[in-house]
Amino acid sequence: SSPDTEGVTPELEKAGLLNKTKIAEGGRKLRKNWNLSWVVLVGNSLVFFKDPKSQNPDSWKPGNSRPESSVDLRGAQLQWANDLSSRKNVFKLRTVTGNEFLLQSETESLIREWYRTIQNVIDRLDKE
Ligand code: I3S
Repeated sequence: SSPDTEGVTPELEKAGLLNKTKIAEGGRKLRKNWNLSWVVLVGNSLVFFKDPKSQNPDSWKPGNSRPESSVDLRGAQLQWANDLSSRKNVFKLRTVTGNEFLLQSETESLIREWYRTIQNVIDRLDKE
């Protein structure tokens, strides 16, 4: 049986490296600053790490490494955003609090898979 006897550890949906920039905070536009980020989709959250040591499937577990930031996906919106960057394969994630991020990969199949998986989580939360 699983050590998570209380059933409180959320499910790891996906993890990987993506280029990331925050473009708005609380609706206020920010200057872009693209960085490679280790992105972990777990439970209702998208968690960002900048430490390369975090690049393992257990990095999101409490105490294993410190995230740079975390995004609550409840009520969030995704849209393809090739108009917002000269980079290809870019989508925008907007949180209910008006924080906006661009996420990008050179690999189209990879960014499509991220889009699909995050959208599935958003849809699941919408139905709750
Ligand atoms: O949408 P923008 O403002 O053209 O984004 C570019 C700039 O933020 C640029 O930095 P400066 O603030 O020093 O101009 C970045 O280096 C670029 O990467 C941004 O554009 P892309 O197309 O890469 O998202």
